[in-house]
Amino acid sequence: MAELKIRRLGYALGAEVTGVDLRQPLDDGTVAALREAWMEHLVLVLPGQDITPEQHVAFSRRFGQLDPNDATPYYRHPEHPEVLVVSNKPVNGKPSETRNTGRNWHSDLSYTGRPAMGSLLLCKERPDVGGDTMFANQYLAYETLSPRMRAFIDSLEAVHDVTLVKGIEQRSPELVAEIKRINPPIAHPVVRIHPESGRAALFVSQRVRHFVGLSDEESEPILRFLTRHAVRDEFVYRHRWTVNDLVMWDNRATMHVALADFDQSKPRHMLRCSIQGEPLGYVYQGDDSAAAAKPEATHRSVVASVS
Ligand SMILES: O=C(O)CCC(=O)C(=O)O
Ligand SMILES: [Fe+2]
Repeated sequence: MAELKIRRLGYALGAEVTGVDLRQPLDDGTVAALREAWMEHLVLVLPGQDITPEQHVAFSRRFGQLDPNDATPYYRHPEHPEVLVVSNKPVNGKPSETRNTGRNWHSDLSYTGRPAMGSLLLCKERPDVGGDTMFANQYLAYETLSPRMRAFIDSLEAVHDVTLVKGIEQRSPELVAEIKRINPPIAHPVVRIHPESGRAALFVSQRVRHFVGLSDEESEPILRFLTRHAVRDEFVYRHRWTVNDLVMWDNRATMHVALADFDQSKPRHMLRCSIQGEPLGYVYQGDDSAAAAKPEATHRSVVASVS
């Protein structure tokens, strides 16, 4: 078994893990120790991993089934469909459609019925300065709300809408139409119970349109408060990339944002595998009557009664 060295990187979340070489197959004990560290720190940084897409896929698979990238098929790696290319390098002479991926705070694939459990992002090229990624701990975001606010949001559902992905309007109109067709608005619980830790995490983001059963006018100030609160400085770890860093995060308890503060003429090239999450939420048809009729049915009580 590999002797992992774990060093905390942030107050709220984040740890560096060394002593492991992802070019080699890992034994079960090492994977279990990594998973334990991952669940504790939520974001793990594994530096110096000069791995091939095959090795990236093989390592990611140790943590669950990979997301097939059906929600975003157009960004798949040409030879490895499980790998998404997040890059500003032109493709066939045209600007890359992923040059501005992740520019608002989000949890991956929250605009689908299977938000990603985790994501593993590998840095292959980076600009000299800027282009950091920030992560925020959503357990802390939930736990620092007042008891009254927690009680209020425990039963709320939020409508996640792919058209709120920042920069989507810069993509080609045909692509945007296809993205919308594949990803209709989805209602998800605002508070998620993490299936491994049992802890509650806030699950709102800048990709939320409004709350089910509340008018837009009612939703707006609550949403503004929650999305700001969720990413308070003290909940955040900011990662400055080095080439061959592999960073893995738990989407069920964190959000992240990719900063655009770098020279866009310089390449920034990243590869991502996502671990498939559990089915969650439902396609939102614009009918709030079901939620309005059952205000007492909170996700916390539903989850607690089945687990
Ligand atoms: O490019 C990055 O730093 C992150 C982009 C993103 O949101 C993702 O890959 O999930
Ligand atoms: Fe992301």
